[in-house]
Amino acid sequence: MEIKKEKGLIIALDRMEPAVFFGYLGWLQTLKGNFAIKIGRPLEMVFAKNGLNHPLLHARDKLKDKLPIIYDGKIADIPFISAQIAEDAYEMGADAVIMHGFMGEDVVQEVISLGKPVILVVAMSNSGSTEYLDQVSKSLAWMCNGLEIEGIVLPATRPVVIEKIKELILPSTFIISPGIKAQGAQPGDAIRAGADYEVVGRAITGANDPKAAAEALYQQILES
Ligand code: O7E
Repeated sequence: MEIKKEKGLIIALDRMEPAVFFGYLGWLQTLKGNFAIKIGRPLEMVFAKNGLNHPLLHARDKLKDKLPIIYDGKIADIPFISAQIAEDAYEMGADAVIMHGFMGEDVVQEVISLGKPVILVVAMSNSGSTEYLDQVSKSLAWMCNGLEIEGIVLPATRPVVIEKIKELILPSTFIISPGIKAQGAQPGDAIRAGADYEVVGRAITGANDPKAAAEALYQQILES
């Protein structure tokens, strides 16, 4: 499914018991609004450890055509290997993959040549992002403009970075932004700075009622 450029919530389905994940696949189908899910290495590891099929396959079975499924492999390898990882993710049901840009344009171009949506990490939510990654964020944003990048990742924990980078990218590029609650940002901070989506993991998965938590966060996003 297409990831639209409009306000929304991406639920990060990180490390959790397979049974819990299967329960999520039930209620996720019933959400009303612009939601997406993100699956990455933490859940891949849990599923492999338990001898189960890849979580993307389970997500595809239950959620295809209901909400976008993003594979967060933060891919960063040589072009040949990066494209192989992305290809497998798309084949297993990913509607978009997340990759790093610091490996260079050849890698990004190779993944884009698969013809499916790519989201590029431009700056990250941890404080260490300022040590190295932030120093090339502007260049990464400019690189996106010359390639067919659908969306970029910018930190909710540093809204000023969102504001600055947003000025450099094409208006059609969506911004997804993690760092809400567990990492210190408040719901709505990233949206007010110009992001399209907030990405939230623990504030949902650690809640007593994850579905209610997701719906409440979505409401806050819409009102921001
Ligand atoms: O802090 P949480 O629990 O809300 O989880 C945040 C999620 O966003 C988690 O899956 C983590 O891997 C991801 N993330 C960041 O926290 N910071 C970043 O800078 C980038 C990501 C990320 O996934 O990038 C793609 C959205």
